[in-house]
Amino acid sequence: MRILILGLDGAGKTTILYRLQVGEVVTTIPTIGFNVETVTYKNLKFQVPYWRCYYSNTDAVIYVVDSSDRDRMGISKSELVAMLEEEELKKAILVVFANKQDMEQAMTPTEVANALGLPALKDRKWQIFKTSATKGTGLDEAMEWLVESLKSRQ
Ligand SMILES: Nc1nc2c(ncn2[C@@H]2O[C@H](COP(=O)(O)OP(=O)(O)OP(=O)(O)O)[C@@H](O)[C@H]2O)c(=O)[nH]1
Ligand SMILES: [Mg+2]
Repeated sequence: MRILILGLDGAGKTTILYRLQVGEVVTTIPTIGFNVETVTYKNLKFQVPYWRCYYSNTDAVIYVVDSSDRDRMGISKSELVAMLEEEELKKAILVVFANKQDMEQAMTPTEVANALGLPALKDRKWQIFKTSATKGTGLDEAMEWLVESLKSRQ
């Protein structure tokens, strides 16, 4: 299985990867340039990609959103919409992590879903989950759904 983790800078991608891999909170620095971070979680391999060529053969996309970053929700939507238009991602399952739910000003998953335009998506299996990568909440539930969805698709 090939699963990509995408999202704006600072959304929490690296924190989530480490949380899934070692179950711990780590101090992250912004991931810049060509780095490909790979993590294995229950025999599934995850990568944070930086170029289009990484899109091929992708089974699922985890899209990470900083739910407290209301100002950049529109940019996050544009990036998501553009990405979903890629031919190579046409069949990919979409899981949105409404991350940073521990923050007081965080938008609810429903608000995030509407802001990203998820209800309007056509021919796309998607689901949204509330997560806090630093607290470690919601990740297992989201991964469970993803694993089951990938299994039932085959
Ligand atoms: N409060 C809170 N902070 C979080 C959460 N997840 C990540 N962070 C913090 O947000 C900052 C950015 O997290 P990263 O995991 O580095 O984000 P990233 O998506 O990998 O960012 P880039 O590598 O720049 O693309 C760090 O200071 C994290 O500790 C969360 O659920 N809650
Ligand atoms: Mg990073």
